[in-house]
Amino acid sequence: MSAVASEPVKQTLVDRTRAVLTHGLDVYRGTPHAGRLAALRDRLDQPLRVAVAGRVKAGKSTLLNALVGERLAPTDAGECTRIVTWYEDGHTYQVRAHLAQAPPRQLRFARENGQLDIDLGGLAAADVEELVVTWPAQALRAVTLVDTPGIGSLTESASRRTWDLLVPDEEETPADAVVYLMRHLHAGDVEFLRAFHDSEVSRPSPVNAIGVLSRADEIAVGRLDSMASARRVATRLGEDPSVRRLVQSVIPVAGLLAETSVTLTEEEVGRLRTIADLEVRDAEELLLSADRFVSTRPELGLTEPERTSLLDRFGLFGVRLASTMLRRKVAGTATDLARELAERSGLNQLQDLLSSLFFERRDVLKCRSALLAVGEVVRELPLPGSDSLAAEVEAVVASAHPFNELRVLSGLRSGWVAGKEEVVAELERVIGGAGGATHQRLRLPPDAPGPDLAAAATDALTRWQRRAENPFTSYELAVAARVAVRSCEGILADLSPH
Ligand SMILES: Nc1nc2c(ncn2[C@@H]2O[C@H](COP(=O)(O)OP(=O)(O)O)[C@@H](O)[C@H]2O)c(=O)[nH]1
Ligand SMILES: [Mg+2]
Repeated sequence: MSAVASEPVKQTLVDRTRAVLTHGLDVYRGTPHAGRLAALRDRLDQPLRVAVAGRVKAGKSTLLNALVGERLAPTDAGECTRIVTWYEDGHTYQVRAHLAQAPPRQLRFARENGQLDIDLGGLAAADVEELVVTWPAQALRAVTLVDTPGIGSLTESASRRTWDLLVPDEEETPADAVVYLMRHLHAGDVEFLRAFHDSEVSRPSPVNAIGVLSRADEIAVGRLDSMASARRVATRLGEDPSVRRLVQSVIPVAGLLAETSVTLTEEEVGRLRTIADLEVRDAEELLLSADRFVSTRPELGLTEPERTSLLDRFGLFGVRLASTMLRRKVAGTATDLARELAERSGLNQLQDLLSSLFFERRDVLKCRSALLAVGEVVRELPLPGSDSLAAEVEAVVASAHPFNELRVLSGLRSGWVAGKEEVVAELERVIGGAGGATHQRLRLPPDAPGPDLAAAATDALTRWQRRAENPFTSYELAVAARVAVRSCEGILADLSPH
C-alpha cells in the first residue's frame, strides 16, 4: 500500500540533509563545487570524523593510539609527526600520501615492536598535504580519527596545516568534532578554541568539542595520587566560564598509560613483577626518580635498556602504579592489569564521554558539518538556484529539533540562558547535554524500566511546560524551556509503542 498523502513519512535529519545536498548537486553540476558536494553527501554514510588537536607535545598522538588500541601514530619527533594524518577503517592495510603538487601516492610501511613505521619514500613532510592510513581496526569503524601536528609546531607549515584543518578559511571544517588536549591552560589555548568555534553554526559552541587535561600523570609529578590531583585541576578548568563556552567538559587522561594499557605485553608485566617483588621501601627508593630507576640496584635483574623501555612505555607514575597493583594483588594477570590501567588512566571515562557526546549524536554532528559546508558553497559561488538552496539549509537548521537542542546547549554554556542552578542543570540534561540516551536525559540508571522512564518524562514535560508558560521566566529561558518541552515529547513518543 502506498503512503497516504496526508500522512507524510517522517523524514529524519539525515534524509533532509541528503535532499539538500542532492539539490545542491543539481545547482552546482559542472562547477568545481560539484565534487565537494558529492563528497559531503558520501560523508553522511561514513564514520564520524574526530580530530585530536592541541599544542605540540600535548600527547595527541599517544592518546590517538590509546583510542585505536594500536600504536599507529608516531609519537615524539620524526618527519611524520609533522603531517596531518587520517586513520580510517578499511579492508586492507594501506598508507596514501596526498601531495600538494602531484597525484596521491601509495607509501610503504612496516611494523616494528607494534609501532607503525611509514616510509615517506624520499618525500619531504612539507610536500605532503596529508597522510591517509587505512587500517582494519574495530575502533575505527565508528570513528575516523585525525592526528594533527599541533598548533605551535616546530615548523610554520605544520602549524598552518593543523590550523587549516580545524579552522579553514574557505572550505568546510573537515572534522565533525574535536578532542582538544591541554596540558595546562594558557591564553593560546583559549584563543585557538575560540577561532575554531568561530566557523560554527552557533557560536561560540561547545557542542562538538571535549577538553582533555592531558599527560595527567605529570601534574603531581608522578605521585600515586596524581590522577586525583589532575581530576581537581580538570574540574576547576571545566567550571571556568571561558572554558565552558568552548568545550563540553574537561577530563584528565594519562594518555601514555592509556596507550600502554591497550598494548600491554606479557614481557612488560614480567619486568614489572620484578619490581613488585621488592620490599615496599626498596621499590619506593628505586622509583624516586627516573635517573635512580635506570641506574641503581644493578642486581635487580633488569638491564638498563629494559628499564628505559619501561619508563618510555609507562612513565614513572605508570611503573609505580602498575608495580604497586601487582604487589597488592589488585591485578593478578596481564589482562587484569591492562583493565585496571585503562580505568585509572582515564581512558574508559574518555571513551564513555566520546560515546555519549559524539557517537550518539553523530548524525546531528555530521549533518551540521554538511549544512555548514553547503552554506559556504552558496556564499562562494552564487548561481541561479542557490538562493533556494540557501533557504533550504536555513529551513532544516531552523526546524530540526536536534539543532535547537545544540543551540540551547551553547546558550547555556555561554551564559546567554541563565536561571537557578538546579533548573539550568536539569535543562542541560534534558536536552542531551550529558548524553543523548533517554536514561541520561532523565537522570535514571541505564537499566531503568520503560514505565519509570515514561513517568519521569511525563513529570519533566509538565515541569518544562510550566516554566515555558510562567510569565516570570526570562525570555531566553522560556525559549529554552520550549525546546526542553519538545525533547520530553520526543522521549515520550519514542517510548510509546504507537
Ligand atoms: N608522562 C607522560 N608522557 C606522555 C603522555 N602522553 C604523551 N607523553 C609523552 O610526551 C611526548 C609527546 O607525545 P606525543 O603523543 O608525540 O605528543 P603530540 O606532539 O601532541 O602528538 C612523548 O614522549 C610521549 O611519550 C602522558 O600521558 N604521560
Ligand atoms: Mg603527534
